[in-house]
Amino acid sequence: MFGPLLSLPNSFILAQVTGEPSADLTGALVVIGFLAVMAIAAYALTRKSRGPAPKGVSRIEDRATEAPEQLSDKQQDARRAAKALRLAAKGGYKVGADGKAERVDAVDLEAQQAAAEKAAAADEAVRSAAQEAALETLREAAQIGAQDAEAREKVRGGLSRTRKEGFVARIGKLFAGKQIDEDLLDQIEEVLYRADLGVNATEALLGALKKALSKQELTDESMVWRTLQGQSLAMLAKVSSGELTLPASHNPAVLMVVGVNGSGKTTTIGKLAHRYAGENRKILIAAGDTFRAAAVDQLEVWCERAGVDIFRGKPQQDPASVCFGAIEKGKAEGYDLVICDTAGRLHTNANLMAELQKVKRVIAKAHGGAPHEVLLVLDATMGQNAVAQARQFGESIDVTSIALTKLDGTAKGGVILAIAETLGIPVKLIGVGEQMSDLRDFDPKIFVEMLFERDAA
Ligand SMILES: Nc1nc2c(ncn2[C@@H]2O[C@H](COP(=O)(O)OP(=O)(O)OP(=O)(O)O)[C@@H](O)[C@H]2O)c(=O)[nH]1
Ligand SMILES: [Mg+2]
Repeated sequence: MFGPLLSLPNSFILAQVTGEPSADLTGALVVIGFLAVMAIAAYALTRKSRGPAPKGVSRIEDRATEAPEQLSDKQQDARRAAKALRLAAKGGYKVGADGKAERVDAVDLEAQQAAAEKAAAADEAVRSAAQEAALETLREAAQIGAQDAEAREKVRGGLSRTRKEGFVARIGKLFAGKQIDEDLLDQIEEVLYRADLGVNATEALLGALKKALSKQELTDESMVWRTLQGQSLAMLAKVSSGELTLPASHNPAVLMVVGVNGSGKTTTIGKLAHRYAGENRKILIAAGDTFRAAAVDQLEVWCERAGVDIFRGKPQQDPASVCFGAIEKGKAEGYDLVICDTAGRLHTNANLMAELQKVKRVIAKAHGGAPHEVLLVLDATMGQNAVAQARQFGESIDVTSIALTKLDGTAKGGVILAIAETLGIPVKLIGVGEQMSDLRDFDPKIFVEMLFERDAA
């Protein structure tokens, strides 16, 4: 079939020369026509077998025939912005408000550079200040955490006898297999009365238990403890008013310390001196207990340990004049704080209480506004007697705060609830041992937590 095709060039030339088509040329044209028809038929067949393209989808070969792709406005903007940025990065250009590259002169560039540097420095400052603040917060949190842990440990130790031998332990023993009902509450009431909590505190605690029982909230032992804890905290929070307020701005602040014999006044003063000296405050201690010669020596030992100054009078000198002299010195020599020790005295001895009133009056004469705090030191081992002391001292010389000492040596720690409910004088300090660090600020939350801590009981 392809023979006429091969001879096609010769047949074509021959036809040109002779003016007549040769048989070969005719055959070749027939073959070409036949091949063309076959090709068209094959194309038509393949198109049909693939079927039409789905609506909205153009085939690649179809698209190849379309006009070159048109960029959307958005794409064009992005491209322009990218170009502007590339130019700006190379220098001499900046990105205009419309996102296009704009030429800038050298001054603009310098200003831009300076602005960029300033912004980076400000950024850095903000970043490092934020980091520093964050670090400081972390440091403070760690410090508070450590102080908190130390405070808990000290208070836990200080209240261990009350927890193990006092009213908390005795209430614990009542539960053994018993139902929580009116009968059990009666037994709890008896324990509270016997435990130096006094009428007011006992009634307040019992009232809370009865209320919870009537609301059917005392479902188990833990709910009884929770109720006692919550009520105790509410009572103690009323007499908690933070640290002693003795700001140096009083030039100097004056603290007068009073209490019965042996309650822990001198020891508490030594511990306080140690604490405030650690805060770099200039402290003078007035040896206002001229009644016992040994009292001044004892105070001197504490002052040496704490590294603070002492103001001594003469033996048997009027205590008021010793305190006066100390405050004069304190004012003249720029002390931040003067602490006046006083001799222990029985709250029932009218003459001695009158002497204390005189000391207080003279202190006020020496320095307007002084004493800024009158701290009554109570020995927790005295139980209900401590409450009687506080009442009497309070009536005589307007006590502003209480330090409750020797909690570590007694099972009568619950007396603090009696003080809170009966007197309403703020408890600011608690003594939990004889060491310098055994004086803690009173924190009702920690106190209650450690008082009722069940695991350690
Ligand atoms: N365990 C314990 N002992 C304490 C605490 N506070 C004071 N003491 C001790 O109680 C005793 C009497 O303390 P002082 O500080 O001398 O008492 P004071 O009130 O100054 O006594 P007078 O000056 O005689 O009235 C000392 O043996 C102290 O060590 C305390 O918190 N815990
Ligand atoms: Mg003393």
